[in-house]
Amino acid sequence: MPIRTALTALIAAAALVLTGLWIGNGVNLLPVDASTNAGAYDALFRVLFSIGTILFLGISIVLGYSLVRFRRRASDSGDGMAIEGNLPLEIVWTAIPAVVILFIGIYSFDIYDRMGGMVPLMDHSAMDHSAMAPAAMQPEPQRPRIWGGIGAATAEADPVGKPALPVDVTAMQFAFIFHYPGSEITSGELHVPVGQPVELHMSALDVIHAFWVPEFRLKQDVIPGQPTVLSFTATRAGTYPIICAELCGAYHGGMRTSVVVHEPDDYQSWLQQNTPPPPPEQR
Ligand SMILES: [Cu+2]
Repeated sequence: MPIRTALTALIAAAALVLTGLWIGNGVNLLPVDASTNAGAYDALFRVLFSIGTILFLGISIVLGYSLVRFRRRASDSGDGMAIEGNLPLEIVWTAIPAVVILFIGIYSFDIYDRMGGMVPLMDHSAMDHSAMAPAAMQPEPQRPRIWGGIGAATAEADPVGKPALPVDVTAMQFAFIFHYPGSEITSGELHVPVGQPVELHMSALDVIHAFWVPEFRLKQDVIPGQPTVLSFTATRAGTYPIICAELCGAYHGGMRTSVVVHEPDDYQSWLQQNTPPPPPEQR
């Protein structure tokens, strides 16, 4: 290969990679980030978007160039050149995807693991019981466990160090119901304070649902007879959608509610406002 061709290819490849990184880092497709998981998740998204952009631009440019440069001329009625085999080229086009896919796999796995997704695989004693037995046969109380959930990091691992706020979540066709243990509060909306770890203990009454908050970068299946746990720490006050992300029946599309992230003081007043008054005999 002449030096000039090699140099041109190198410069073109470098320009392509830099363009891909620039587009991937500037991309702004995700909703606002409102939980501690969002940083790692968004970094992975930018890396994947960069790689996708590099591949898309590289393939499109080479394809477009080849269509024009090597098209059949009007005067040309002969056969094309007979080309068979090119070992160095085959090695390159096998090695590049292998390296890219290995990198994506290891990087994704690392983030999944950091968010607690691998916990159930280590917990064989917990898996043996309820995953196999029908709900009615399971011993009570069931020990909730994390089931392949992104963002299921335990509360102890939270840098804030506050104790986790437990909330029971019941999913049914076609609603999520939130109960605050130790209180009388049951709500159709999830209310949590900003900056405090929250631990959702989730169960389903009928079919499989999925609890999804795009702004938290979290999604977790809610499975009948298989309690799941999802932990998060909200970082930004506001109201965000909770969406059922598992086709669960005719009105699946309407199975949505909201999570309201309060400043701590607002959360306390929400708690007070929503605590039912004590029954008359206790007054
Ligand atoms: Cu559902």
